Amino acid sequence: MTINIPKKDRAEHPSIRAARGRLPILAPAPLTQATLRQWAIEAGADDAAAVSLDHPELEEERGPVRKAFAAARSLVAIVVRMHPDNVRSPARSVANHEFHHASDRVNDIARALVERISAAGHRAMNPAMAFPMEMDDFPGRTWVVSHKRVAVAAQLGRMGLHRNVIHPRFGSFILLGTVITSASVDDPSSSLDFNPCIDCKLCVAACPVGAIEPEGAFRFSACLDHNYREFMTGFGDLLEEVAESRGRYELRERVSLSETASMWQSLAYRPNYKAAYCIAVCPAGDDVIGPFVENRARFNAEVLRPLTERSETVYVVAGSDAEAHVARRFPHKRVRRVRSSLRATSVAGLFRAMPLIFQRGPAKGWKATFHFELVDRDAAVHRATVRIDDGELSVDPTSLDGEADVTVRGEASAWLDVVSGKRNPVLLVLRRRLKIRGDRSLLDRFAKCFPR
Ligand code: B12
Ligand code: SF4
Repeated sequence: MTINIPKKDRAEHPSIRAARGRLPILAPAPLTQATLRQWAIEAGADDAAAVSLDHPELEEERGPVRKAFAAARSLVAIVVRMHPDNVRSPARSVANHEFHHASDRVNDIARALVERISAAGHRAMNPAMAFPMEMDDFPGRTWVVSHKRVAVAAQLGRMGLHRNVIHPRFGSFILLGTVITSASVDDPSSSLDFNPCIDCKLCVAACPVGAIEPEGAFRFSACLDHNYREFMTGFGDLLEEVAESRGRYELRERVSLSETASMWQSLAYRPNYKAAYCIAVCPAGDDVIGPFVENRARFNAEVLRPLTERSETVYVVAGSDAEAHVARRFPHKRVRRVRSSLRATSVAGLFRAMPLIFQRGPAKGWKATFHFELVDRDAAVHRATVRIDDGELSVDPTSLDGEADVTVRGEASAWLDVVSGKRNPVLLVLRRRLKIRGDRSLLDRFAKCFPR
């Protein structure tokens, strides 16, 4: 049925007439920190605080947040605590259950808070705790708002060495949420003047893939390849195993029965993290730190060692720093080689992802500068300089800088095919889709720093 109301009659529509009678819409009263915190606590949060979207630490968040909710003015950070003994158990099904239970609570609390704020006349919305996310943007930024950044700006905690927010009381045993609202709110009344992280480096010792370095660098791809084996990218890899296997017996050799069963459990009952040991062993936070301070040896025996001594499969990319780490630190753990989780689908994405998948080990002891000049389907030219210097990487995704040891020019899609292993660079050079100048052995070394 089509409804065709002439424009002149629309003003007489009952809904429009009634709405006109209620004009003007009065601006609702601003909300206070105390009110919002109270509402969040009543909805079940363990802590909460609001912060303006204009806060200087939230600069990178403003664009994505406003894209999702144009009326955004303030953010309410929500903290939900987890039960430490569940998260610490070597029976990881118990830990995963705790993660999912706390995740649901975060989402429920945020939803309840949104209703409360909107009943007071303000607009509000609640992005997911983490899942699902904006997967159209994958492998780029898929999250609407970074809950960690919001919680830190709202003074609810500080980033620990393990790159998670540590709450001064509950420590690392928290999950976070954010409600975005059009309401303006007064600034937090106090600021947290210390970092609850005590720099004990237990998270460094516990991580099976060496994702946390003692000086604070976070090895993103190591964590993603192992811990997220049963999430989006690990599942994709499993599909490729199925596609490549010549039959059921080959597939059974590639993927063990317990792996298939575990993937099914994740698909059916929610994905299981493989580790999260960085959070499990963290002694920080007033409510948690007692046993660590009282007897560190006993804490290590009861909390750290059951996880480090655990017999388990560790998922790593061949030739990665993570593979070397497991062999060196955890020879009793089984290594299973998998394909790299982050694959670039555009040139911009390729240069953005490089620091996330860079492996320091193969980059030690040599240095070189690489220039890229790649033309995409829209005829846009992408110029970038990549430098490797004795284990360190720097990427300038916008220009050709300095003298290059190797220059790669040509079609962006051709280079992406080389990077993904789909095509041989020699053939692409012969077909004039790529031009490579300089010492080609350096390109082999370069490739080893970004194993796939
Ligand atoms: C992306 C993400 C991840 C990534 C990257 C983690 C990271 N350190 O940023 C991966 C998949 C590895 C991950 C792992 C885990 N995560 Co996570 N994750 C997120 C997510 C979606 C956004 C994180 C974020 O804010 N990044 C931006 C800035 C602030 O992060 P950063 O630390 O400064 O820098 C890193 C990122 O920027 C990343 N990065 C930079 N550019 C890009 C580009 C792309 C495309 C990607 C993907 C990443 C990326 O690399 C940097 C170095 O690691 C949030 C949910 C959300 N919507 O906020 C949960 C969140 C941060 N995760 C959380 C948790 C609990 C975990 C795990 C413990 C899961 C588990 N149970 O095992 C592990 C812990 C790993 C660790 N030590 O950090 C909690 C943290 C709670 C807390 N106390 O702080 C959050 C807040 C979820 C929640 N709602 O509670 N996570
Ligand atoms: S385990 Fe120790 S070093 Fe790591 S985040 Fe916790 S307090 Fe900081």
